[in-house]
Amino acid sequence: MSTSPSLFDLEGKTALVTGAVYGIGFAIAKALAAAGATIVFNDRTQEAVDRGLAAYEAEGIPAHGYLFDVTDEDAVAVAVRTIEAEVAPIDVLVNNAGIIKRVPMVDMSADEFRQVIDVDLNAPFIVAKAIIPGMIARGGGKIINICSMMSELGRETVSAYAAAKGGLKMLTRNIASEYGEFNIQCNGIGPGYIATPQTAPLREKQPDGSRHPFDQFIIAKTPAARWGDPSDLGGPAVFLASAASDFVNGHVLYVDGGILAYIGKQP
Ligand code: NAP
Ligand code: GCO
Repeated sequence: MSTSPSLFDLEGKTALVTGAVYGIGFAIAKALAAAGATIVFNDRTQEAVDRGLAAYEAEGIPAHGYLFDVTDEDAVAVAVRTIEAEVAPIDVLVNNAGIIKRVPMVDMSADEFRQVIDVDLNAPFIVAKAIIPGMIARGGGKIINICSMMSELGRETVSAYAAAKGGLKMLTRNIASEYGEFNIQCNGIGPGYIATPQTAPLREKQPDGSRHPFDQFIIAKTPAARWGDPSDLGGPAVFLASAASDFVNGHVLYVDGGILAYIGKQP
């Protein structure tokens, strides 16, 4: 059966991608725009929003930028109302904004732990809660939560992040369970190790010019033998944002080059 091009068509759809000034969010927004979506993004500072507007303009994308912190429930509620009045109702939500703190658990303060949980788990709840009622009223919508390898695996120094991303996998499944009857599909994307500012410390060249030990580790753990590029996430995002995934719900699509399937190259 040939794949109808209309299955992946996002013409007439409006997508909010949180924290999409650069990195994975920006790449996902570019892919959604290429499929026809109108792009709305946010950041925490006006400087970042302006930087984002310039970056989208440079790509020929007439994006709409809004200033709000995804952890601020009141600000999110106002922003959603404003976006839906000024741009259009939100058909696709990508909960992308996220932080990480790499600290051994016993050295991490409770406040640091809470900060990560707040952005990486509470905020996707807050933003989805603000948008779901409108989606129900309009007959459906798409929610994509950006999960992680750490939705499945742990490692040293990322206890808060793994707890948040593990919780985000289950929040994804629960939104799918609770709102699937309203034609809302909620799925996750689980990127592998992607070359963005968030992982830059893990890829820094060593003083002797050699690759960072973690960089070498990830290459050995990835069948694709490379870090992911943010653009690798664009196609999976278009799939989960489009009619092509109307019967896919509560799924986390891992875009990891095969890490989760592989024991790792023998040293
Ligand atoms: P990044 O380069 O650090 O970008 C994160 C974005 O989120 C930034 O634009 C940041 O804005 C924004 N943000 C952070 N806190 C925010 C808040 N409270 N309100 C609004 N915006 C906020 O990260 P990335 O690598 O692109 O990752 C994007 C998402 O993918 C995150 O959820 C991350 O956990 C996840 N992920 C990343 C990888 C990877 O290997 N890179 C792999 C799996 C999953 P500011 O510029 O203002 O800080
Ligand atoms: C880390 C990395 C990872 C990636 C990503 C992997 O410190 O291990 O930052 O957590 O960001 O989440 O999927």
